Amino acid sequence: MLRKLVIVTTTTLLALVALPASADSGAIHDVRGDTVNAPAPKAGYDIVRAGWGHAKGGRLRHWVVAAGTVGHPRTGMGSLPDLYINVPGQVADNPTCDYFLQEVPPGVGANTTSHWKYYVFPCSNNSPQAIAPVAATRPTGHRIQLVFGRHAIGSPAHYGWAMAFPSDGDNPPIDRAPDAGFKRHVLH
Ligand SMILES: [Ca+2]
Repeated sequence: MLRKLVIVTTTTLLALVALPASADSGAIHDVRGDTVNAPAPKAGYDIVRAGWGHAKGGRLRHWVVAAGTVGHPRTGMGSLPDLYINVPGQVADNPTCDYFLQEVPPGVGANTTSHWKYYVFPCSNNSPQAIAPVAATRPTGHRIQLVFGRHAIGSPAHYGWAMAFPSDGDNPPIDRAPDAGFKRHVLH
């Protein structure tokens, strides 16, 4: 009887210890039809959901779902999102973010592969250099997922993030989630 009770207690404690990391994942919704200056087909740039969580090995996982068909991370064709990260206490020389994740054409900068590839960059105004590679996948025709190591953003205790379909130049993004500011992700 006592032995059984100990096992139950231990299991409960383990569940409590594991809770903070596993619990901090989720999704935010974005309004359908709120794109600005989207190329056709607009629905591929229209964010309806975006989320955060964790992948194997403690890596960070972010994803976005569009109303229409999204692009292909390996070909660079179609709508492909950027992820913006704001780390409290860190100030990059560009005030809008501290890091961003963006796709790079083959043969450009750090990308020595034969396909397009995502990398983590510092938000610098002076030709930022890639910090770390990102595993970008397209689990469905509406979803892009980005997975990267937390060390790439300085392993912060928490950070803010925003997913966006960027427009050309300095124009506001075609669609962004959240619409303004950053969604908080607590790591520990
Ligand atoms: Ca939207």
